Amino acid sequence: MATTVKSRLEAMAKKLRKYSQSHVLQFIDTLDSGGKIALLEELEGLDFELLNELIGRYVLESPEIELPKEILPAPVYPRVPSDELQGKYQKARDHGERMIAEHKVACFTVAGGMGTRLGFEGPKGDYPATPVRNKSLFRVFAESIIASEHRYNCEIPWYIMTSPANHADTVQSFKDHDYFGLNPANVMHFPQGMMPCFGKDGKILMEDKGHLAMSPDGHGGSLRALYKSGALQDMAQRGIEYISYFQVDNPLVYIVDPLFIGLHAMDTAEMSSKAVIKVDPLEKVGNFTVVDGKITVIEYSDLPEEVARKRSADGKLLIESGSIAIHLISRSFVERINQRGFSLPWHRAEKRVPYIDLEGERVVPDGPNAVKLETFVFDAVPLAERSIILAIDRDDQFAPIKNATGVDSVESSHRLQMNRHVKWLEAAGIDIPRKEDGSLNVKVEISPLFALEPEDLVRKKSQLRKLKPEDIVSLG
Ligand code: UD2
Repeated sequence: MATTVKSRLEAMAKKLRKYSQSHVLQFIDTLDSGGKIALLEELEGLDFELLNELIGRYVLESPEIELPKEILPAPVYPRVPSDELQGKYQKARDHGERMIAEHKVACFTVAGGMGTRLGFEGPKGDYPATPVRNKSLFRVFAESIIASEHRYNCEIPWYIMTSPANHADTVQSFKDHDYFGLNPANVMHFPQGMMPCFGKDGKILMEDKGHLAMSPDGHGGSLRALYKSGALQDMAQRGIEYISYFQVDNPLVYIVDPLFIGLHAMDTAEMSSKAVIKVDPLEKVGNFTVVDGKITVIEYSDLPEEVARKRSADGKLLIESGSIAIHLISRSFVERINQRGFSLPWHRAEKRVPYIDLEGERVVPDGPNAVKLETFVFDAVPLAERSIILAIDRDDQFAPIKNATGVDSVESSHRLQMNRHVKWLEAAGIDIPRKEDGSLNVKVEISPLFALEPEDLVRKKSQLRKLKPEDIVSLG
């Protein structure tokens, strides 16, 4: 055993010399044998050839994003179908409902992010998200899945990608809450891949004497993690064909949407997306474009302002469709790209990462000192043979919680959630008490268990009562 560790360490030291990263073993002699093995395993898990290339391209340099010569707007299925599309939408909805009822749909949440902007201790999915009952994000998603299972009399497995930093807490949270009412056999958690953090000189940073400073490799890593974790194989065994992908931050996401599933399936698409009309040319969402004939998402930070601001003759933004990180992905697509081998472009971000210096002293920097590298899931869209985009009403399906205050905060999300609930109630014929300035004079929350779509409220009208000023109502 001891000799094996010794020889592994020697081999690693040689490799590190080759790639000018020897400093990571600087404190190895201060570690006990368990610590030595742990560090060795971290290092053996890295592909130094790849890292070396990435350091040269993205850490030592800050490459300009190469923009294509021609950026065209992407074709989108409209939110409200035109006369000629009405028949197709109806067929698609029916087809989607069949796919769900035949157990061909699974859900997939990416929940590996660090949630640093929110400043919340613990997995972000545990964040209290709803305006009246303070239900957590995980609970809202679970209720939406359960409601769809009841509606279509089927089972809908849920896969959740965590990160090594929040995996145990996430699993524990599901156990503590009895899987939020789901069958535990249909819930699978798996951690995503990690990448070392680099100093701007290209050296791997150490978190302490025995560990590298690591961070999640971006939600683009989910496509490989699905494959490596065995989740994809589990899906195949269950007969799953379509994966409904969404982020952990949006309590209004319509997870199992028959129209979206049906359009994707009928058009034999491989990776599809939902879109909203951007409210501002520079809104912080990805932009749906066509580049070299392929639907391509260009992140807001990469789209030049003059392109973002361009308008067509009718005054609308030329690139008006924004990505809200909701996708439908065919299982066969994820399988194919993994079997053939694929790589997504890396994105560089300068971040503040505490580390230990060469003297072993902990340094807590004031500003960004490190480079983190991530891949983005939407960069896989152009790898798909076919891809569709469905425009949705943002008021109905998008209320992200990302920041502690201001834009995309819990406060703005509460407002958006209540606005949606009120809109649905009004559509069902319920009068909403308002203050003189027009703002709401009630608080309402509607669980997905009560209504997944506005039509559900219309059907349940007899269960709805009149609202009085200052009422606090929770349905479901
Ligand atoms: C994302 C999209 C943006 C828009 C917006 C809508 C990117 C780069 N941009 O912005 O175009 O669609 O969402 O809300 O994604 N995550 C992981 N592992 C990681 C990194 C992230 O699981 O390594 C998860 C994270 O837990 C969260 C989601 O991915 O659920 C989004 O991550 P983000 O908050 O960094 O993305 P954001 O809000 O900048």
